[in-house]
Amino acid sequence: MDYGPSTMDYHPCTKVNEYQLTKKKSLLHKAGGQEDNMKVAVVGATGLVGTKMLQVLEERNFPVTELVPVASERSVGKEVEFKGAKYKVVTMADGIAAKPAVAIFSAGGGTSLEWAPKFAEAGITVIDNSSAWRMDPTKKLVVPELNADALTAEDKIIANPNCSTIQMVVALNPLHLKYTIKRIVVSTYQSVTGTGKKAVDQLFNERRGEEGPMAYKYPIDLNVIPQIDVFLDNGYTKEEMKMVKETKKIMRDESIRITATTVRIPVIGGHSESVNVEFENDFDLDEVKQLLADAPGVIVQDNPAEALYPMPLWAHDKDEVFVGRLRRDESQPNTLNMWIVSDNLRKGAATNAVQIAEYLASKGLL
Ligand code: 2RA
Repeated sequence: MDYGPSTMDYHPCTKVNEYQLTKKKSLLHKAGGQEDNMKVAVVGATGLVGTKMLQVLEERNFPVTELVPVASERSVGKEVEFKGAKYKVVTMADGIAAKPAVAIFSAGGGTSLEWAPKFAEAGITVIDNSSAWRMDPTKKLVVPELNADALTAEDKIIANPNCSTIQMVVALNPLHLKYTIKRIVVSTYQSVTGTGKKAVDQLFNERRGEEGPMAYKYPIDLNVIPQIDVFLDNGYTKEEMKMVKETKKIMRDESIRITATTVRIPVIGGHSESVNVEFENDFDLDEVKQLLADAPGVIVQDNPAEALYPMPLWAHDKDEVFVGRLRRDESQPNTLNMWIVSDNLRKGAATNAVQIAEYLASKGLL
């Protein structure tokens, strides 16, 4: 979707960022070997995440031999563009009948609960971006940098985690492997793009002083809303509990203690997270920086002397997870403070899903 001119196009710091940022390949596994039949369906192809899926598939040159864009009845017949060609959006049933090798779903939990099993029964591997299957013990919840190795040809519905969880675990996992995480306290600052197009429109309408439909109960411009998704009986929001439960499942460690506060702010470039993490073992700050610098998909932006730290402005439309403000928590032993930023529509959704597809293709699992 087009938000108008990108902040990256005119911000004076862009040059500094590009200069200081040593781009690291986050691609784990190049897809290949099945180019003769890599028919790919994108379900929810006209939504904010679906559109990003198409962009990421094209940019990463996933070997799509034929695209099958699928969407709800009201979008059927519309056209989407992919690699310079136009494709007509088809129904769910036609999507199944086209027999793609893989279907990347971003169409909401209800649609996924109803349709993902039907695609799977037809032998199509589903990578699902909704929360429908994430905590199902029979389904794998995958962030390729951490646990793609668990995937087999029998996994016909694979869950893509929540955006705020993905960026946190990509940054924490290398540290967990070395020092063993005991407890995580995370507060998020989340982009309106996580809510969808209506929320992006609300923000820009408010900025222009125009009336329009409200995605949130309150104005979002010049505001901070400490609620993402609905409240649960324990006083936490569903987004907060997703972070708690999904982190343990992806990191394959139920003993990690974690508490979260998730907050919506008026930005579009990505989600930011303040993370306080306590380890079993002590760490050396230089070693922490090196572990993160070496970690797949992570870029360290940490130079206080030059005011260099991750920001959504710079993470926007990038695939990596950016980490900075690394410092010891002086109030208790073995504890680190960090600031983690990533584009929620890319690594938090589309890129992670496409990386799963890349892994499956590279292993001949599609
Ligand atoms: C949000 N995490 O940012 C959600 C999107 N899945 O609202």
